[in-house]
Amino acid sequence: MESIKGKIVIITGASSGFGMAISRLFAENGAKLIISARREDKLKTLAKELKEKYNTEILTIKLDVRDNEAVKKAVASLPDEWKKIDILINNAGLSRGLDKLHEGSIQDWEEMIDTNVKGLLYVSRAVIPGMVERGSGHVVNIGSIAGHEVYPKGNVYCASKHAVDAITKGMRIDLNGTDVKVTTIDPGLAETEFSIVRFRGDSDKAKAVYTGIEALCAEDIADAALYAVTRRKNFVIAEMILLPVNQASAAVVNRK
Ligand code: NDP
Ligand code: 8X3
Repeated sequence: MESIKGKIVIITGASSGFGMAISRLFAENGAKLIISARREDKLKTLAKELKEKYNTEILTIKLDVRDNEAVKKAVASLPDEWKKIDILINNAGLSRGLDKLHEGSIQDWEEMIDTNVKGLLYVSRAVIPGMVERGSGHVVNIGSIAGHEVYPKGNVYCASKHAVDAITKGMRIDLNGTDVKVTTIDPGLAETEFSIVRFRGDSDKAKAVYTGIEALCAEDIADAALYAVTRRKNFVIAEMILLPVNQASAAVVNRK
């Protein structure tokens, strides 16, 4: 097992859910964190908490991953001591709406594709060349069960996560021989702000998604991420599918 103590880790979407839980667990394990998201206040509060608890070094970056110029600038202007990124956690993402395709909102589609697909590509394009140059690094993409299966009304969100799956596979092929590792972590139902964002703040609709099933929690995903990045040098976890015990596939859920 390798340690992440002192490693530089950049996490997108660290203001909530999986990204926040990964930040907490990685800080506890001694990593140096670059945490980013759009909601800077949440990042600052998290950074304060983690500095106090673990005495970790943390850099916060207010960043919208959909803005390629901002992504390039953020990575290029990292202070020298933060430039050698060891681990990239491509986590920022969202769903918007749950509609039949022919009734869907074009704006929702664009937001999902711009964030989940293009945003992940922009960050990867900015960070991975340094890893290749140094001959070491690890990219962890947060995909989804929705990247393997399509569920009713999931159309464009599922398409965006299928794209993440294809990009992950492409990365692994193109990075073969560079010693840069690529992992995808693909969870099923997990209770975070995800459904609140999907239903634009409608908390009753969001709650219903997790009614009668004990969903995964963000800490489960953090646990998987820590496992993935601490394997020995010659061993990569290519893909992890994480499901609550009562979820058999994207659409088959046993609710009690
Ligand atoms: P949350 O809504 O709790 O967190 C999403 C994070 O993404 C937030 O920190 C948000 O920060 C950030 N984000 C969204 N849009 C942008 C943007 N344009 N630029 C930068 N950051 C952005 O959801 P989860 O933690 O559940 O989701 C994390 C990832 O996991 C997503 O990719 C999601 O698709 C995926 N996923 C979620 C599952 C679930 O059931 N919860 C299951 C499988 C995968 P801010 O708003 O501050 O920018
Ligand atoms: C999130 C999982 O099945 O709620 O990617 O869309 S699901």
